[in-house]
Amino acid sequence: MHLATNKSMKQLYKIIKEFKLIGTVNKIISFGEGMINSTYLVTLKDTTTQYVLQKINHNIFQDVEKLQSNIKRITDHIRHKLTEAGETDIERKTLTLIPALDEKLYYFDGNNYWRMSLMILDSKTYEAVTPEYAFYAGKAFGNFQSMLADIPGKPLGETIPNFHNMEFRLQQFRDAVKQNIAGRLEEVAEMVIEIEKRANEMCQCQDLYRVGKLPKRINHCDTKVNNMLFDTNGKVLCVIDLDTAMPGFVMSDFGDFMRTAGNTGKEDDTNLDNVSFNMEIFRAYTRGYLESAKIFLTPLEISLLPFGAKLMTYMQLTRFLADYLNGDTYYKINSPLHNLQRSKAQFKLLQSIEANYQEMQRFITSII
Ligand code: GN1
Ligand code: MG
Repeated sequence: MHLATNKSMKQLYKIIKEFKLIGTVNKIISFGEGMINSTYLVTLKDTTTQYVLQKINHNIFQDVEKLQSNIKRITDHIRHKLTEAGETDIERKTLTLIPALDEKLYYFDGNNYWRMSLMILDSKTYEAVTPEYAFYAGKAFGNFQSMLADIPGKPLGETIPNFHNMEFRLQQFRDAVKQNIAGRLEEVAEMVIEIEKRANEMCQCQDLYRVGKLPKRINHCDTKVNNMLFDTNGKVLCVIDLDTAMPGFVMSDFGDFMRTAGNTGKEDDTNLDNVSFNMEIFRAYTRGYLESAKIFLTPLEISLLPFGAKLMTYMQLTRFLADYLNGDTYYKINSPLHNLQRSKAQFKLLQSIEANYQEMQRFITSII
């Protein structure tokens, strides 16, 4: 966390005034690990209430109206479910959006789109979890999918079209290879071959969907371990970062948690020896997830959960490598080789998941 610079600070104060926030701003701190939006924590004088201000990456989320209305529908629905279940402390169990002065759920300053929400107090995010926390996280993500199963009204829209569609991601990757805009193809040629070797297998969800064997359900679509808030006792409070909640295959959400929490190293680890798949986290998360999700999952969906871990790691590999080939236009990078490093780490993780694959399948069969 660090204070915003003076110039940007002035601009941030101006933006904050456009929202329905009661009180005088004390401090604005840039915060979070997001690779897409820019996030700030806003503290006020004389109150413990805090706010989260975000500049939305408008290049990526092109329909901000739809984005914010999705989040509003999701959080209203969850709030309703929690109230029905007699839950207290609702303010800490789901996001609360703060509207702008004109009641819109965002503010457009002529260049950028901004939004604000309540900061969930006494909460923590983790980049790595213990098996115990993974179990609770599994239950919570299963619950999240289950709560959103009956969201009323028209189906939720896709905030990023084809977001977790592997066929589409592969096409983008192949375009990046073909165009080789940044001239980096030669150095990654081997990884390209490895990606192509697995291409058919990785597109099987789309095939199964087309023949009516696999349903789409509302997914979170960014179930990284750091998108879950825990309280100070390690209990799950809620799921955050709802930008990409949209219809998709449940394996996506299962797999993205495995890809992040199940990695013994970091997503962008420079030491590949650190990177491997943690079967203990897999077992714990799977138990938790199936506890809350098994009532609505089909046998095919359950049997494809281990595939989800492969799929999401592979998908992330194609996305990082495509961005590297395209000259780093999508993800924020901290160094010129960041996307290459990320790709190498994802590939190492993929190989480790592959090595554990049969054991993962056996485990699922043994617990259902
Ligand atoms: C992005 O910004 P963040 O960290 O929440 C990305 C995810 C990727 C992830 C890689 C909208 O999420 O899809 O899996 O980075 N979000 C978008 O860590 O592209
Ligand atoms: Mg995030």
